[in-house]
Amino acid sequence: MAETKSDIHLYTAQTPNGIKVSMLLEELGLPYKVTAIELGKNQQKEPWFLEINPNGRIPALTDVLPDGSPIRLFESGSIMQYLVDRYDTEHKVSYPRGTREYYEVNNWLFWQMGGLGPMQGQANHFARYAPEKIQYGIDRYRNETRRLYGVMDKQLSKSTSGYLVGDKCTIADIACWGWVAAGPWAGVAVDEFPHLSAWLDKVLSRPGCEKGRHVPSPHKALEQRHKTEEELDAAAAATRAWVQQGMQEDAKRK
Ligand SMILES: N[C@@H](CCC(=O)N[C@@H](CS)C(=O)NCC(=O)O)C(=O)O
Repeated sequence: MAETKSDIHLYTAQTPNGIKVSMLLEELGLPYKVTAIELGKNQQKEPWFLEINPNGRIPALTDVLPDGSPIRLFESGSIMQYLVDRYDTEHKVSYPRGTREYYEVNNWLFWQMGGLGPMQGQANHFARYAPEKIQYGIDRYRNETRRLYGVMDKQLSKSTSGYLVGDKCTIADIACWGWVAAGPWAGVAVDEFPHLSAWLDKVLSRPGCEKGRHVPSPHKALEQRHKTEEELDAAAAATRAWVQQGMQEDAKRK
Protein backbone atom coordinates (compact mmCIF):
# COMPACT_ATOMS: atom_id res chain seq x y z
CA MET A 1 0.00 0.00 0.00
CA ALA A 2 1.35 3.43 -0.90
CA GLU A 3 2.31 5.52 2.10
CA THR A 4 -0.01 8.50 2.58
CA LYS A 5 1.73 11.79 3.26
CA SER A 6 0.41 13.66 6.26
CA ASP A 7 1.47 16.88 7.91
CA ILE A 8 -0.76 16.32 10.93
CA HIS A 9 1.26 16.11 14.13
CA LEU A 10 -0.57 15.45 17.41
CA TYR A 11 0.95 16.26 20.79
CA THR A 12 -0.98 14.35 23.40
CA ALA A 13 -1.12 12.26 26.57
CA GLN A 14 -3.44 9.52 27.87
CA THR A 15 -6.20 11.79 29.22
CA PRO A 16 -9.89 12.44 28.38
CA ASN A 17 -8.99 15.58 26.43
CA GLY A 18 -6.08 13.93 24.66
CA ILE A 19 -7.92 10.88 23.37
CA LYS A 20 -10.71 12.95 21.82
CA VAL A 21 -8.36 13.97 19.05
CA SER A 22 -6.81 10.56 18.37
CA MET A 23 -10.29 8.95 18.37
CA LEU A 24 -11.41 11.52 15.79
CA LEU A 25 -8.28 11.11 13.65
CA GLU A 26 -8.85 7.34 13.59
CA GLU A 27 -12.55 7.75 12.80
CA LEU A 28 -11.57 9.91 9.84
CA GLY A 29 -8.87 7.44 8.79
CA LEU A 30 -6.26 10.20 8.69
CA PRO A 31 -2.56 9.42 9.01
CA TYR A 32 -0.77 11.46 11.68
CA LYS A 33 2.40 11.67 13.72
CA VAL A 34 2.21 11.48 17.50
CA THR A 35 4.44 12.96 20.17
CA ALA A 36 3.60 11.71 23.66
CA ILE A 37 3.92 14.54 26.16
CA GLU A 38 4.99 13.47 29.63
CA LEU A 39 2.74 15.52 31.89
CA GLY A 40 4.54 14.13 34.95
CA LYS A 41 7.72 15.82 33.69
CA ASN A 42 5.81 19.03 32.84
CA GLN A 43 6.87 18.84 29.18
CA GLN A 44 3.67 20.79 28.38
CA LYS A 45 5.26 23.80 30.09
CA GLU A 46 8.53 23.72 28.13
CA PRO A 47 9.23 26.68 25.78
CA TRP A 48 9.11 24.60 22.57
CA PHE A 49 5.64 23.32 23.51
CA LEU A 50 4.38 26.77 24.52
CA GLU A 51 5.20 27.87 20.94
CA ILE A 52 2.49 25.41 19.86
CA ASN A 53 0.08 25.91 22.75
CA PRO A 54 0.75 29.06 24.78
CA ASN A 55 -1.68 27.69 27.39
CA GLY A 56 0.67 24.80 28.25
CA ARG A 57 -1.87 21.98 28.04
CA ILE A 58 -2.43 18.96 25.83
CA PRO A 59 -3.77 18.23 23.27
CA ALA A 60 -2.16 20.38 20.60
CA LEU A 61 -1.84 19.76 16.89
CA THR A 62 0.14 21.19 14.01
CA ASP A 63 -0.64 20.92 10.30
CA VAL A 64 0.17 22.64 7.02
CA LEU A 65 -2.54 24.65 5.27
CA PRO A 66 -3.16 24.18 1.52
CA ASP A 67 -1.14 27.36 0.83
CA GLY A 68 1.89 25.72 2.46
CA SER A 69 1.87 27.76 5.66
CA PRO A 70 2.01 25.99 9.03
CA ILE A 71 -0.88 26.17 11.48
CA ARG A 72 -0.96 25.32 15.19
CA LEU A 73 -4.14 24.30 16.97
CA PHE A 74 -4.92 24.04 20.66
CA GLU A 75 -8.06 23.49 22.78
CA SER A 76 -9.48 20.07 21.95
CA GLY A 77 -12.82 21.46 20.73
CA SER A 78 -11.08 23.85 18.35
CA ILE A 79 -8.86 21.03 17.07
CA MET A 80 -11.90 18.83 16.44
CA GLN A 81 -13.75 21.57 14.58
CA TYR A 82 -10.66 22.21 12.45
CA LEU A 83 -10.26 18.53 11.58
CA VAL A 84 -13.88 18.00 10.50
CA ASP A 85 -14.05 21.36 8.69
CA ARG A 86 -11.02 20.52 6.64
CA TYR A 87 -11.00 16.74 6.32
CA ASP A 88 -14.51 15.36 6.94
CA THR A 89 -15.75 16.23 3.48
CA GLU A 90 -17.98 13.12 3.44
CA HIS A 91 -19.49 14.06 6.82
CA LYS A 92 -18.66 10.78 8.52
CA VAL A 93 -18.74 12.36 12.01
CA SER A 94 -20.07 15.86 11.29
CA TYR A 95 -22.95 17.59 9.52
CA PRO A 96 -22.77 20.16 6.73
CA ARG A 97 -22.50 23.78 7.85
CA GLY A 98 -25.85 25.54 7.97
CA THR A 99 -27.89 22.44 8.86
CA ARG A 100 -29.83 22.17 12.12
CA GLU A 101 -27.65 19.25 13.18
CA TYR A 102 -24.46 21.23 12.60
CA TYR A 103 -25.53 23.78 15.20
CA GLU A 104 -26.81 21.09 17.57
CA VAL A 105 -23.42 19.37 17.46
CA ASN A 106 -21.90 22.72 18.43
CA ASN A 107 -24.30 22.93 21.40
CA TRP A 108 -23.05 19.63 22.77
CA LEU A 109 -19.41 20.26 21.90
CA PHE A 110 -19.47 23.57 23.79
CA TRP A 111 -21.44 21.91 26.62
CA GLN A 112 -18.62 19.41 26.95
CA MET A 113 -15.87 22.02 26.71
CA GLY A 114 -17.46 24.51 29.10
CA GLY A 115 -19.31 22.14 31.44
CA LEU A 116 -18.58 18.44 31.55
CA GLY A 117 -14.78 18.71 31.14
CA PRO A 118 -14.14 21.55 33.62
CA MET A 119 -16.60 20.26 36.25
CA GLN A 120 -15.37 16.68 36.11
CA GLY A 121 -11.78 17.94 36.03
CA GLN A 122 -12.40 19.82 39.27
CA ALA A 123 -14.14 16.75 40.77
CA ASN A 124 -10.93 14.83 39.97
CA HIS A 125 -8.87 17.57 41.52
CA PHE A 126 -10.74 17.75 44.83
CA ALA A 127 -11.36 14.01 45.12
CA ARG A 128 -7.93 12.76 44.02
CA TYR A 129 -5.23 15.43 43.74
CA ALA A 130 -5.84 18.00 46.50
CA PRO A 131 -3.37 17.66 49.39
CA GLU A 132 -6.30 17.64 51.85
CA LYS A 133 -9.86 16.36 51.52
CA ILE A 134 -12.18 19.36 51.33
CA GLN A 135 -15.64 17.83 51.39
CA TYR A 136 -17.39 20.94 50.07
CA GLY A 137 -15.25 20.94 46.92
CA ILE A 138 -15.64 17.18 46.41
CA ASP A 139 -19.43 17.37 46.78
CA ARG A 140 -19.84 20.50 44.68
CA TYR A 141 -18.01 19.13 41.62
CA ARG A 142 -19.15 15.51 41.94
CA ASN A 143 -22.78 16.62 42.16
CA GLU A 144 -22.36 18.94 39.22
CA THR A 145 -20.74 16.14 37.18
CA ARG A 146 -23.58 13.78 38.14
CA ARG A 147 -26.11 16.44 37.10
CA LEU A 148 -24.39 16.82 33.72
CA TYR A 149 -24.44 13.03 33.22
CA GLY A 150 -28.19 13.23 33.87
CA VAL A 151 -28.59 15.93 31.21
CA MET A 152 -26.74 13.76 28.71
CA ASP A 153 -28.69 10.64 29.70
CA LYS A 154 -31.95 12.49 29.07
CA GLN A 155 -30.80 13.66 25.65
CA LEU A 156 -29.75 10.11 24.75
CA SER A 157 -33.09 8.71 25.97
CA LYS A 158 -34.80 10.78 23.25
CA SER A 159 -32.36 9.78 20.51
CA THR A 160 -33.36 7.12 18.00
CA SER A 161 -29.74 6.59 16.89
CA GLY A 162 -28.29 6.28 20.40
CA TYR A 163 -25.96 9.24 19.70
CA LEU A 164 -26.25 12.82 20.91
CA VAL A 165 -27.27 14.49 17.65
CA GLY A 166 -29.18 13.12 14.67
CA ASP A 167 -28.56 9.75 13.10
CA LYS A 168 -24.83 9.29 13.64
CA CYS A 169 -21.83 9.52 15.93
CA THR A 170 -20.32 13.00 15.76
CA ILE A 171 -17.52 15.02 17.32
CA ALA A 172 -19.97 15.81 20.16
CA ASP A 173 -20.06 12.12 21.17
CA ILE A 174 -16.31 11.71 20.69
CA ALA A 175 -15.59 14.81 22.83
CA CYS A 176 -17.68 13.47 25.73
CA TRP A 177 -16.63 9.83 25.61
CA GLY A 178 -13.27 9.97 27.43
CA TRP A 179 -14.84 11.98 30.25
CA VAL A 180 -17.79 9.65 30.80
CA ALA A 181 -15.46 6.63 30.55
CA ALA A 182 -13.46 8.19 33.40
CA GLY A 183 -16.54 8.78 35.60
CA PRO A 184 -15.37 6.38 38.35
CA TRP A 185 -12.11 8.32 38.73
CA ALA A 186 -14.21 11.38 39.62
CA GLY A 187 -16.37 9.23 41.91
CA VAL A 188 -19.45 9.25 39.67
CA ALA A 189 -21.03 5.90 38.74
CA VAL A 190 -22.13 5.73 35.12
CA ASP A 191 -24.39 2.68 35.78
CA GLU A 192 -26.91 5.05 37.40
CA PHE A 193 -27.63 6.28 33.86
CA PRO A 194 -28.92 3.51 31.54
CA HIS A 195 -28.83 5.48 28.28
CA LEU A 196 -25.37 6.85 29.02
CA SER A 197 -24.08 3.34 29.81
CA ALA A 198 -25.44 2.01 26.51
CA TRP A 199 -23.90 4.97 24.66
CA LEU A 200 -20.51 4.32 26.30
CA ASP A 201 -20.50 0.80 24.80
CA LYS A 202 -21.89 1.96 21.48
CA VAL A 203 -19.07 4.46 20.93
CA LEU A 204 -16.54 1.88 22.14
CA SER A 205 -17.73 -0.61 19.52
CA ARG A 206 -16.58 1.72 16.71
CA PRO A 207 -13.19 0.57 15.39
CA GLY A 208 -11.86 4.12 15.01
CA CYS A 209 -12.81 5.12 18.55
CA GLU A 210 -11.48 1.86 19.92
CA LYS A 211 -8.11 2.35 18.22
CA GLY A 212 -7.84 6.05 18.98
CA ARG A 213 -8.52 5.73 22.69
CA HIS A 214 -5.22 3.88 23.12
CA VAL A 215 -3.07 6.81 21.88
CA PRO A 216 -0.38 7.48 22.96
CA SER A 217 -0.59 4.59 25.48
CA PRO A 218 -3.25 2.06 26.56
CA HIS A 219 -6.51 3.54 27.86
CA LYS A 220 -7.25 2.10 31.29
CA ALA A 221 -10.06 4.30 32.62
CA LEU A 222 -12.76 1.68 32.08
CA GLU A 223 -10.94 -0.75 34.40
CA GLN A 224 -11.42 1.71 37.26
CA ARG A 225 -15.11 0.75 37.44
CA HIS A 226 -14.13 -2.31 39.45
CA LYS A 227 -11.85 -0.52 41.95
CA THR A 228 -12.71 0.64 45.46
CA GLU A 229 -12.39 4.27 46.58
CA GLU A 230 -9.27 3.30 48.56
CA GLU A 231 -7.66 1.69 45.51
CA LEU A 232 -8.45 4.73 43.37
CA ASP A 233 -7.00 7.05 46.00
CA ALA A 234 -3.82 5.00 46.23
CA ALA A 235 -3.49 5.03 42.42
CA ALA A 236 -3.76 8.85 42.49
CA ALA A 237 -0.75 9.30 44.79
CA ALA A 238 1.90 9.58 42.07
CA THR A 239 -0.19 11.98 39.99
CA ARG A 240 -1.03 14.04 43.09
CA ALA A 241 2.66 14.81 43.53
CA TRP A 242 3.18 16.26 40.03
CA VAL A 243 -0.15 18.09 40.00
CA GLN A 244 0.89 19.86 43.20
CA GLN A 245 4.35 20.63 41.83
CA GLY A 246 2.88 21.92 38.54
CA MET A 247 0.46 24.16 40.44
CA GLN A 248 3.27 25.67 42.50
CA GLU A 249 5.31 26.38 39.37
CA ASP A 250 2.25 27.88 37.60
CA ALA A 251 1.61 30.16 40.61
CA LYS A 252 5.15 31.60 40.30
CA ARG A 253 4.83 32.26 36.54
CA LYS A 254 3.82 35.65 35.19
N1 LIG B 1 -9.77 23.01 27.59
C1 LIG B 1 -8.55 22.33 27.30
C2 LIG B 1 -8.08 21.57 28.51
C3 LIG B 1 -6.73 20.96 28.31
C4 LIG B 1 -6.22 20.31 29.58
O1 LIG B 1 -6.56 20.74 30.71
N2 LIG B 1 -5.35 19.31 29.42
C5 LIG B 1 -4.79 18.62 30.56
C6 LIG B 1 -4.84 17.13 30.36
S1 LIG B 1 -6.51 16.58 30.15
C7 LIG B 1 -3.33 19.03 30.73
O2 LIG B 1 -2.64 19.25 29.77
N3 LIG B 1 -2.87 19.10 31.99
C8 LIG B 1 -1.52 19.40 32.28
C9 LIG B 1 -1.37 20.60 33.18
O3 LIG B 1 -2.38 21.03 33.76
O4 LIG B 1 -0.25 21.10 33.29
C10 LIG B 1 -8.79 21.36 26.11
O5 LIG B 1 -9.91 20.85 26.01
O6 LIG B 1 -7.87 21.16 25.29
